[in-house]
Amino acid sequence: MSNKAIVPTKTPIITRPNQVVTISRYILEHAESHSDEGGDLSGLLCDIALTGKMIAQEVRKAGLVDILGQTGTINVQGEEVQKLDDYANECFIKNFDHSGRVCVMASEEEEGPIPIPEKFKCGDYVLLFDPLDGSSNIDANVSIGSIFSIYKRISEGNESGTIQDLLRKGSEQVAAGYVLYGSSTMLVYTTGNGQVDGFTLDPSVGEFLLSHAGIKIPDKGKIYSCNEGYRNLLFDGSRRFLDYLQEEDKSTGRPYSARYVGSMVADVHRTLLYGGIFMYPGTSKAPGGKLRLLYEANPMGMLIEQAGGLASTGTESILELKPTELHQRVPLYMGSKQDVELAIEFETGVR
Ligand code: P6P
Repeated sequence: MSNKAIVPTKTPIITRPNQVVTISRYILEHAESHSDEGGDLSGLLCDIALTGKMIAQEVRKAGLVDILGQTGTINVQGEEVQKLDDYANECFIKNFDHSGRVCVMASEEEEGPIPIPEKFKCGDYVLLFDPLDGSSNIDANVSIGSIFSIYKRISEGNESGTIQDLLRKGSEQVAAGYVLYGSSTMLVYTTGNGQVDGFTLDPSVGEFLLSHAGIKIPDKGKIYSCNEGYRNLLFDGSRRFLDYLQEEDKSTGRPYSARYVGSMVADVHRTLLYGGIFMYPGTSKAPGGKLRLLYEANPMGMLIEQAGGLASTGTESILELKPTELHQRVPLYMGSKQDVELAIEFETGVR
């Protein structure tokens, strides 16, 4: 069995061999491609990189907290120890509320909109985030991630933004991405124009360096990613799709391999690089699915589609859904175009 990684032919791993390109330099060099009036979007993306580094620092230590003699909420250094997802949530809020670049935020960890404190200036952008997705996996040292989604405000004036600024279609995003805290820390983002780029944190210098420029997802993959523990709760179309993927047929590359981390950022990152499909369909227990539309499905869907893939509920485009609530859930299939189109055929009864 070859232990050679399945490296997609369409994704240039390093486009500028022997050149060190930091994320801040890359963002500034590409400011014109995302029509960044005044540089605020570039500044926001640089602040995302800083936030990712701060969270990575704590995630890396998480396994040690207990060994260091965690005593309730105060550790041996006398520092207050927060739950990691609380820490990550506060990192996002505190790094952006005084930036002067956002007018309102929303977080998976907060019930309602996060207004900008009156003492700070409001900006033209809207930021939604899942500060630490998959945090229940941290004790098992499984990869987890932060996900972010950015819009231009639509409300008038210079005051704090409104709920209408937040309840937006994914197709209106001006930027989206994630930070993956895995065997290495990676930041992957897009500002549209079919460009998706990946940066790997070099801890020795504390910089995200360009490592995956111009990521393109293969048109068809060989991997499906689904929690099959719910197989008996799936509806007919999605169950028949799984059956199809598991049948043997060399001409269509079946059976597919199954890979499921249980951490969306890790599963989507692998799908983006290797191809295939990540799916969390509705079930008889949760017909609307589990994953959140605004700060999980939309940003991940933008990345996948900008890389040449597809993101669907099984019957509709994820990015065209008009949200009605901040934390609404959505059933989802995302990944290689041909694989998602196949899933849609099963979900809509064509097959
Ligand atoms: P299940 C993690 O809890 C999460 O929100 C996503 O990161 C992940 O894709 C999903 O839930 C896993 O859910 O039901 O398979 O444990």
